[in-house]
Amino acid sequence: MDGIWCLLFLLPLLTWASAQNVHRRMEYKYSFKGPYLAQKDNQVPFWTYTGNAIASEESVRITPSLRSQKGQIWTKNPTNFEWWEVEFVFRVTGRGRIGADGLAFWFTNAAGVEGPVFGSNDQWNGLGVFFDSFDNDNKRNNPYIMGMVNDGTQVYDHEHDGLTQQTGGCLRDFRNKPFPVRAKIEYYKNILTLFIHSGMTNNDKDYEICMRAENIQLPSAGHFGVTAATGGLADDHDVLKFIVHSLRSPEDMAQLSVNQEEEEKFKKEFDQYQDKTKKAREDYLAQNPDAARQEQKEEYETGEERELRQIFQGQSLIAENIRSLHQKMDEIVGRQERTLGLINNIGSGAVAPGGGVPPVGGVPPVGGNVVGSDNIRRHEVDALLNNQRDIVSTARDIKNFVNEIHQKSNQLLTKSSAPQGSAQPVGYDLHVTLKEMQEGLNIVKRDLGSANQHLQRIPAGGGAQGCPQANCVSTSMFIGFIVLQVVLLIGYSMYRDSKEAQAKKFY
Ligand SMILES: [Ca+2]
Ligand SMILES: [Ca+2]
Repeated sequence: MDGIWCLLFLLPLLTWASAQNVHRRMEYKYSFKGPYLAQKDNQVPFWTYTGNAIASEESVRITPSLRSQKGQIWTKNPTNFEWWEVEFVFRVTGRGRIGADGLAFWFTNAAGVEGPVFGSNDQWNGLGVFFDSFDNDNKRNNPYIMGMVNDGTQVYDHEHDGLTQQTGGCLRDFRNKPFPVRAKIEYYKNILTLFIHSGMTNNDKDYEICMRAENIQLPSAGHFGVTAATGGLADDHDVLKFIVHSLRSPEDMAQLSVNQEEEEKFKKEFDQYQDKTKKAREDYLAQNPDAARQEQKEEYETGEERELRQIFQGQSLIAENIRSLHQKMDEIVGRQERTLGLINNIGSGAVAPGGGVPPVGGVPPVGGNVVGSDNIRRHEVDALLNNQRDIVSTARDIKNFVNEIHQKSNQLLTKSSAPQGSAQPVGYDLHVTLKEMQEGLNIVKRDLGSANQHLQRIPAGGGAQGCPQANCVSTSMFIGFIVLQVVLLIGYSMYRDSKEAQAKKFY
């Protein structure tokens, strides 16, 4: 469990660290976004769309929610950069509890043609990332997100949702989310990473890693594309934003900077393109005063919209606080481990007499005359060590419980936001989950109490042996957050139930 935790925290850090020296350039000729995504002639600049796809000012509807539809949009030109990152914002919405078939992101050596794999052709050469809504193999593992690299020979195994063919993937429900769902796909130095933002909040930081694979060989130049398909069941598949950044290492940049002129030309071209888009927008508003009024009207919201927005803001705040709690827990664990290391050093006599221990982080230095004097005896050091170990393990337990509660609250939210089948009693599930949460809370409370006792048992004034005070979270604050969250959750799910009951009257 701890390993997974470390991995979860380390991976984004590693990616972040590796991204520090990477030069990113927005590639507007491979991107689109609103407003005025489609121009007056309904074309999307630098892209071609076909099939049932429709482009509007704000989004590209790859398929409407009608049966047996297929739509595609592909870049006109192949890429002229080797490594890239794509931010891809979309919505999959439908009235059914289950949707179909799904949406696909592509990077292939040639633009695809209409076919059986989420609207595009099979046996592609390159990468496909599938947002698969429909559970063809009935393993109850959809909606599923997966990446699949193909060298042009493999035939996609539709009947088993490509289960054995995937390069990696994760189980995420991306349908009917309050905010658009986002995917970030990064291909840099043959490492493919996929991050998903669940669309439960509007916070840019809420990306989670979905898959990571090394030694991936993709075509050095290719076309980006998005396709979708519906079957007997249907969803709207809308892409709101597709932003490509090219990634270059410092070495690549050194080579490129020889060609400064080209860089300047690109910047000028991009500025001109932005001016053109802005002017087109202004012209349109001048010619269509109705649209301008409509735009102003959208600034106002109804009471219901406001309530919903406030609930989500509250939830985002709670999620933010839990995230910072996680960070503090990690910090505490880190500090305790460093302290343990220091004490071990003292125990094994690694510190030279009179040398002192170098101060690490917020831990005050241990007096230089510790070793050699009779201030600390062996059994005291052992007792201290045991205490510290207990604290570390209790802190880990608390972290796990916080995580569990966070997951449960997410499940609750997902359950209350997913349309319910008539055979499933909602109240029972909710009751059981609340009961579990209550038990979880009691255990957290008990553990916090025992952690407190441990801290008090440690002899005061012992220098390095005390807990770093500034970073300990107070029990009442912690319990306060949890209680606030539970109240908000109950309120929200009651609100949702009543909305659903109202909505059902119309069907
Ligand atoms: Ca499927
Ligand atoms: Ca499946």
